[in-house]
Amino acid sequence: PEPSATQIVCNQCIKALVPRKRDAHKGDCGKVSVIGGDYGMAGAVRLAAEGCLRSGAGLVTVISRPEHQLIVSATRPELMFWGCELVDMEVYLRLGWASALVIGPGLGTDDWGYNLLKAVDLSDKPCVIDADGLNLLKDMPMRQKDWILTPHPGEAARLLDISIEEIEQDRFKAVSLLHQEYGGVIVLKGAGTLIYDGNKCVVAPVGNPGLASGGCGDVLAGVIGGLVAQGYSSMEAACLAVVIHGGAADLAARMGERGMLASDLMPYIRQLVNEI
Ligand code: NPW
Ligand code: AMP
Ligand code: MG
Repeated sequence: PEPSATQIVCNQCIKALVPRKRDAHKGDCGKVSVIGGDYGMAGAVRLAAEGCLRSGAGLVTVISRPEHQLIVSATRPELMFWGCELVDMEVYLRLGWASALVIGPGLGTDDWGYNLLKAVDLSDKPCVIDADGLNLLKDMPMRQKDWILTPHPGEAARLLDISIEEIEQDRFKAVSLLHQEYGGVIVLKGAGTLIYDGNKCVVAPVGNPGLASGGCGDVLAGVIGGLVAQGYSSMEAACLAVVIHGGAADLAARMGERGMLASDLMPYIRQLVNEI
C-alpha cells in the first residue's frame, strides 16, 4: 500500500523496551561495531558509538582510522577501538564479532570508505547505513538487503538522483521510492521523520529544531544499531530509536533549542531507554 494510506502515529505502534534480565551480562546485551570517521570526522563515529552504548548495547567497538584511537578512547573509555588502515581479511573477522553494524558517520567517500562498506555488505550482518555510507551506496552493485537506511533530505536526494525540493514536496512518495530502489527499512529524517518498511509507514512527530546541529544524525544511527544488537527487529529498532532520540531532544530543549549539542542528548537517551 501507499505509505500515506497507512500512516500511524509512532506512539501507537511501538512496543515497550523489554527490561534487562536480572542476571544479564554484557555479552547478552548486544555487540555493535561502528565504522566510520575518516580524517577530520572522528567525532561522528565517536558520537554514533556512544549512541549505541546509551541505548543499552553491551559492547561497542569503533572501527576507524588508526590515528583516531586516542581521541575516541580518551573521550569515551568504555568504547573499544580497532584502527583500520587497509581493508583486508582482518576486517571480516572484526565484523564477524558484532551482532549489528553501523556504518557511515564520517566515513568519507573515498576508497577506504567504499571498501569498508563493501565488507559490511558481504558480512551479511544486520546493519544501519547512514551519512557517507548512503552517499557510497548509490554506486554499490549490491542492493535490496535487510538494512536500515537513515537519509536526511540531502542524502535522500542523492540516492534518488532528484532535488531536495522534490524530496520535501512529497516525503511519502520519497520514502516509498527509496524503499523501491534500495529495500530495507527507510528512515527519512527531518522535522516529521518517516519510517517505512514497505508495508507500514510511521510518522514520528518528535524532536525539535535544536536537532539541526552537526552530529545529531550520527547519534540516531548509533541508537538504532544499539537496539538492533539487543534483538529488536529493524522496524521496531528504527521506530523506537527515532522516538527516543526525538524525545531526548525535547527534554534537552528545556534549556533552549539554540545551542543544543548532539552530546547533550546522551543523558536523556539513557533516561528514555529506561522509561519507554
Ligand atoms: P542545504 O544545501 O545546506 O540547505 P551532507 P553532512 C541537505 C559527517 N559529520 N532538509 C543540505 O541542504 C557525517 O556523518 C561529521 C533539507 C545539504 O545540501 C557525514 O559523514 C561530524 N535539506 C559527513 O559529515 C558532524 C537538508 O543535505 C546537504 C536537510 C557529511 O554529512 C557533522 C548536507 O548534507 C556531520 O554529521 C533537511 N532537513 N538536512 C563530526 N563531528 O565529525 C540536510 N540537508 O553534504 O551529506 O553533509 O550531513 O554534514
Ligand atoms: P543529520 O542531518 O544526519 O545530522 O540528522 C539530523 C537529525 O536531527 C535527524 O534525526 C533529524 O530528523 C533531526 N532533526 C533535524 N532538524 C529537525 C527539526 N527541525 N525537527 C525535528 N527533528 C529534526
Ligand atoms: Mg548525518
